[in-house]
Amino acid sequence: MTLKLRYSPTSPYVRKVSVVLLETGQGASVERIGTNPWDPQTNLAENNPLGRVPALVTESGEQIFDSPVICEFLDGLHSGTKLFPDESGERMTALRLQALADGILDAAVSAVIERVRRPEPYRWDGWVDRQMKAINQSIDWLEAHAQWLSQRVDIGTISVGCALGYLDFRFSSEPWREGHEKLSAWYEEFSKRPSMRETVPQD
Ligand SMILES: N[C@@H](CCC(=O)N[C@@H](CS)C(=O)NCC(=O)O)C(=O)O
Repeated sequence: MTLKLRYSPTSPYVRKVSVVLLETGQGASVERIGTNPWDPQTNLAENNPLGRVPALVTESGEQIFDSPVICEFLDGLHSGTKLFPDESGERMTALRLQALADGILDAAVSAVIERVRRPEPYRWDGWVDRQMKAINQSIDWLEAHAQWLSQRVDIGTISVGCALGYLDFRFSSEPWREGHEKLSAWYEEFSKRPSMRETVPQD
């Protein structure tokens, strides 16, 4: 099957999809199409009416978005260990971790837009503070629930790994590790996975 993935190399949501592809041995079955969602000339809306990456197009032309749905779709295409667990308790743990990690990313991306993309006269520090508060509270929550992460490799831990990687990438002057020793130790190990090493974001 040839799938087409509209991607940008710095998008943490795209990184989730890339990690899922590598973890499930499907890296070679996807044609990657570099796309800048901020380019006014982009035709990205032909594949995702929201105008966002990632967007996946199947061989039959079906459009699949956003990252949680793309990841679950890809997980249905391989016969190895599933990244979306079946068993209800495990599944809910993984989905909740994914929701929290995606929420961290939503807040982080929103803060980056406010600081970098919004024209200077319109920037609102209070908005950035609100996003940083949500991020910090979520990091505290993850530290308190570090036992949920353990040695699991599923959509929950992949999402958390990509979210922490994005904080390192875009918020290196606002370090998250201090006071979060369990989370830091987990992340250090998880980042050693080949799928994580191969997808480190680069400007
Ligand atoms: N909930 C979406 C978020 C995707 C998203 O916000 N992608 C960003 C790039 S990091 C984007 O395309 N932004 C362009 C825009 O919002 O117009 C997902 O999980 O895929």
